[in-house]
Amino acid sequence: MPSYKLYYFPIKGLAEPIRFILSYMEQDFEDIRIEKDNWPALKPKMPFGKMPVLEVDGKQLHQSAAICRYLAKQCGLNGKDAWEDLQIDIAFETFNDFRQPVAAYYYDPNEDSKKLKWETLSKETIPFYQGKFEELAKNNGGYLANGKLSWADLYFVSCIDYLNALLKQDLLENTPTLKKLREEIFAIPAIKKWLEKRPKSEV
Ligand code: GSH
Repeated sequence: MPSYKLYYFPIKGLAEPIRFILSYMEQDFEDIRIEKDNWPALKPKMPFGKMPVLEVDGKQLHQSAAICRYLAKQCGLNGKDAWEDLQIDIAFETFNDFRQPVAAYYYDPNEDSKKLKWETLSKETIPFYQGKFEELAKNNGGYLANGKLSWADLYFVSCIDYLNALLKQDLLENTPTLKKLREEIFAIPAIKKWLEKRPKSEV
């Protein structure tokens, strides 16, 4: 059994999908949370100066989606062929297109541009993606791709949890199919266990 050490900040962010997939695999991992003050000293030791970084038997891996894909192949959360993998990647990349403006809004230090970002986000971006993702899941038997559970679903649900904390709202409140997907994933015993034991963080 390889040893897994996951390095990230003490938030859900881009590490939570990896934590979800490792938990789904029932794989023990060291969940190493680096406080902001300790980051400058550690940054030069990371492959490209960013986290999350997953250390597998001492080998450092970076890029959260690449890590998710790698783990997914080991636990059947990938597609059965190139076409199915493509559908999963499309769902993931589309979700990323939504995640990015939400994060850009939340982390904007300028109050004026933040206000402007919120206008577009609340009136256009959020309703657009809520509707589109709900439709996607409806047409895929309740999942984001291929009519079955994949790493894109785990990524989506774990990251929505993070975005909800940033936006102080439940983005899935009025999307019943996506809400059901979240309930299904949260009820998987290994995920349930992770949700119960994960450290509490504001975002
Ligand atoms: N595409 C990368 C991934 O998905 O892993 C993005 C990694 C990234 O931007 N990490 C941020 C980071 O390490 C936190 S979410 N920021 C600290 C820094 O750049 O010093």
